[in-house]
Amino acid sequence: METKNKKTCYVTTPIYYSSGNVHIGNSYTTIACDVFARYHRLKEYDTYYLTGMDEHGLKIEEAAKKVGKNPQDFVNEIAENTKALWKKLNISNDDFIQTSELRHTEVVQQIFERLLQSGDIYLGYYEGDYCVSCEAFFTKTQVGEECICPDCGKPTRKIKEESYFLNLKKYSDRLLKYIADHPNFIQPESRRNEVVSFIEQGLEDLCVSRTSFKWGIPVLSNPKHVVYVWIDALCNYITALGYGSKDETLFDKYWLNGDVVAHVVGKDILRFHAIFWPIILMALDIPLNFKLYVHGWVLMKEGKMSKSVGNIVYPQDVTSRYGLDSLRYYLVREMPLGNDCLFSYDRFVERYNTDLANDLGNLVSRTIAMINKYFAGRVQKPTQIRNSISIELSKIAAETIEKFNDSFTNFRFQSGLIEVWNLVSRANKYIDETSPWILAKDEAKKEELNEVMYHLYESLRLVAIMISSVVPETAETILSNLQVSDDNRGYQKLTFGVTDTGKVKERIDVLFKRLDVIEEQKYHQNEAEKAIIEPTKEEVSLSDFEKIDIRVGEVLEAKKMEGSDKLLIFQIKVEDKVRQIISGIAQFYNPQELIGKKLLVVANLKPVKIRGQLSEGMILTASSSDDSLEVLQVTKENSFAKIS
Ligand code: ME8
Repeated sequence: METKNKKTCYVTTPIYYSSGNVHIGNSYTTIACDVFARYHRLKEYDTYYLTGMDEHGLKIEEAAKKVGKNPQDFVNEIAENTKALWKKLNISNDDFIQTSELRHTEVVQQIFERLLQSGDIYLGYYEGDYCVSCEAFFTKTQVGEECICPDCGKPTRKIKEESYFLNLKKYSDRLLKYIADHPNFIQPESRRNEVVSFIEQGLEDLCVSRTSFKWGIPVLSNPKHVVYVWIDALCNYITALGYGSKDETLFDKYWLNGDVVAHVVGKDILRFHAIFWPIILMALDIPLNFKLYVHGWVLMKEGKMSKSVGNIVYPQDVTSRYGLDSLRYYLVREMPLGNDCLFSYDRFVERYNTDLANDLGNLVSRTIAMINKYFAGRVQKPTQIRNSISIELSKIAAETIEKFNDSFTNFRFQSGLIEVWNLVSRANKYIDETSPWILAKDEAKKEELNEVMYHLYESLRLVAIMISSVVPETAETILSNLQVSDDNRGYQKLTFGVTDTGKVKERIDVLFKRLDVIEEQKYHQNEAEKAIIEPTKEEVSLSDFEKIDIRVGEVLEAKKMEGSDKLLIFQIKVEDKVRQIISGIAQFYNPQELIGKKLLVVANLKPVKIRGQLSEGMILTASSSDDSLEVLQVTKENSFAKIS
């Protein structure tokens, strides 16, 4: 075995379903893992960052069929798009696994056979309510009379099939003991408690195969079964390291002898990772030396992002207008470990302006401009410190480094960034307190002025190193403008006062241009309106459309409905029959002005009673973005409506 001279870090994201576009929620997980990986590389850990795609299952089989592709081509295309997206988001993953790859499928087959032989997997029957979207069975109480999936709200299907089961019960006491003996195994603590109480309620054995679809990994000894997605998916964390293959070097190094092994997941897949995965590892006799970090969801003000609500934000929507680092910063700064965070453009713009443009941006531009102005771009390490505020600043910097390390080591990036920004604010305040522009007027204060510039230079160098895993491009710009040598950028030099001579570039471009809040609000309002105009309903065929009977009707009578501000009651002559139609357009029309007009009417809408009055049809209207509305009219005498 290779001798180890560096500590190691292995970090993984969940593998994402190959079902469509990745939004800012999944992007958060991938960015957060990237921060963890970059931070450990900074600490000189030999680091391996894995992400990838979860490609099997009925849902993906059906999605491929819908677009007329074979599943393999379908998932390959999505994998390529996702890889390209991660590249754009500056994700530094070392590997990207697809569960349809041979290196994974072959090993999953072996793992399954081994567990069959050891009796941890056995054959039985499964009957239950199955949700295709969530790839999961639910109990009768969970789905209720209507058979609705409790997680996604879609209808479930009754499925009975011969299935293999993983014996979870056998391991539940051992798992509880492991969790008790390793208090940091699942973080944060609230999630750990959730898992413990779930196990204590008693575990049902897990169904680990299906016969109802084909797109999966066939069970070697009984190929009419495919391995159910969770056992398939979870094993990616070790198959990607070569476990069970001819070359297990990576597995030995990063897993068996690994120092830091971190699985990062959203709260939705906590149980799979905190219960099923440890039990699979126990059954395979593989040590559980990983930690599980559980984060919440990125929520919109309407709640979860969803296609039907039309509130999904894709990372490109943000980066195309605001650049990459501001998105990385926002997500990492806003998400606490364990709880949810909110995404809104108002909040985004506020954070951008306050933290990036004002606090950080100003510190950088003021520091570089002053070092140029007062010392032709050069500062020297002072031989003696004169100012007590300088001592205070260097002390705060040292404390910040300690807190930053503690937070970033434990996946608490939000707390770490808050500490770093305290240092940024303190440094900005230091400029105001020491008033360099006044010191500059007095030749006798030259050394004191150098001391101030040096303290700013060093603070900024430390800030840039600390934020380099979150906003790599911005950190690089700052460090190269401060002309910090490679040697002074490392973790060993993350301490105040290592620079002897600091030399800055002549001018620096603005890092984050301040945003105009009103202009941004207008822009997003416009975008939201455009999105509404885009077709959001499902397509209908011509024959469906032809079912709607649209006719021209002449308004004989129109009046306000008593007790309502919105409704008008019309008597409309459609051919030789007069119908009563109620329409909610009272805010837009005086009823009198519509009398005699020829309007378009849906004539075969099922009659309904509104406030006790019969309405036999619908008047067609069109609305515009400024909230006005008008009825659709025809002007020629003998016109009739025709669908063509
Ligand atoms: O669950 N906010 O895949 P998935 C934050 N294939 N994170 C979010 C999020 C949101 N709004 N939405 C999704 C699967 N995520 C399985 C995993 S692992 C062996 C198999 C993140 O495509 C979150 O981490 O549904 C969630 O757990 C992950 O995306 C799952 O993505």
